[in-house]
Amino acid sequence: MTAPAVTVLGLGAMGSAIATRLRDNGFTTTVWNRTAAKTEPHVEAGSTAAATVAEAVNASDIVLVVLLDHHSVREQLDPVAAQLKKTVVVNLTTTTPNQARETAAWAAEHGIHYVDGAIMAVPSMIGDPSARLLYSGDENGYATAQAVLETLGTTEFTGEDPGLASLKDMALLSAMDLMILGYVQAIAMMRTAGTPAVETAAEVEAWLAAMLPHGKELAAIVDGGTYDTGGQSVDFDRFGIASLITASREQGIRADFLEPHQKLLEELAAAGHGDSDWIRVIERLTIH
Ligand code: FVH
Repeated sequence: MTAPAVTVLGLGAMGSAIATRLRDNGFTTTVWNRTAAKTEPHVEAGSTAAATVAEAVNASDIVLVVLLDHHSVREQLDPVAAQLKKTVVVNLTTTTPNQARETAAWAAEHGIHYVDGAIMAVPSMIGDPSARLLYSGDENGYATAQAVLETLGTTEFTGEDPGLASLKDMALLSAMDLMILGYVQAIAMMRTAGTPAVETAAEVEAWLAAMLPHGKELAAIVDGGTYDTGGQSVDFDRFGIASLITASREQGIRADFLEPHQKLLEELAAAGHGDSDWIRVIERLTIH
């Protein structure tokens, strides 16, 4: 059985890595890029360049979209909705959960099998199992494209809600961002004592590695929902975070990354929950 033909829209750093990986794995690839010159190396390597998006999507039953953002995706796909009927469109562009749901609704109106994707990898990782790619939306569409998608890395179909892959991607990226800010805060504080950043980073890495398993214990408390385990309380944490903020400021370092945590704890104490488990702060994150 011949490998399915695949179209790749967008040959930026990621789209180019994806097109290359698919071609190297024997897929017949048609490529399109807004700046046509970027198709040249791919044509030299065996892909077919399409002059227009319409020509590109007519060439394959599976279309991978690797553009910049939601706006660019809709700018290019809306005009070719009719040509995409019955096609599996896998949108690997970073979009928010609601943008994914909006595009999925548009796709459904036009008989397009829409799969939203989130790439948890950098271009150089594409093709390696360490590249994690999350998908959600049309499960039949995912099954049709699965052989293609599994070429790119480790795949995970997260569910029929088209926004789920993006939501999980952004939740994990949020955790990473806040963790990295911890490095920044620690490095800034220790630099006031002349400690090189790389030295502090090594300390933080060891410390966080020891602390990471604690996250599962906190999650169990959240799932229990009563916040009355008698563990570290809101009041205990209030005084702890106040000390961190004071120590930073005494060293001439701002505490902007720590102050939001303090604010949520103070709100809980003001609401009479000072003796609750401190992880009750999660309830304050819900926008009412
Ligand atoms: N690169 C990475 O490490 C991250 C990893 C996680 C996932 N992201 C997302 O992947 C999408 C593509 O990212 P990229 O790195 O390939 O981005 P660029 O190299 O900047 O290429 C952008 C391509 O999008 C084309 N483009 C931009 N605007 C439009 C438009 N209005 N109409 C058509 N195409 C457009 C651009 O074309 P050109 O500038 O070459 O003409 C590039 O092909 C992205 O969502 C990341 O968040 C990558």
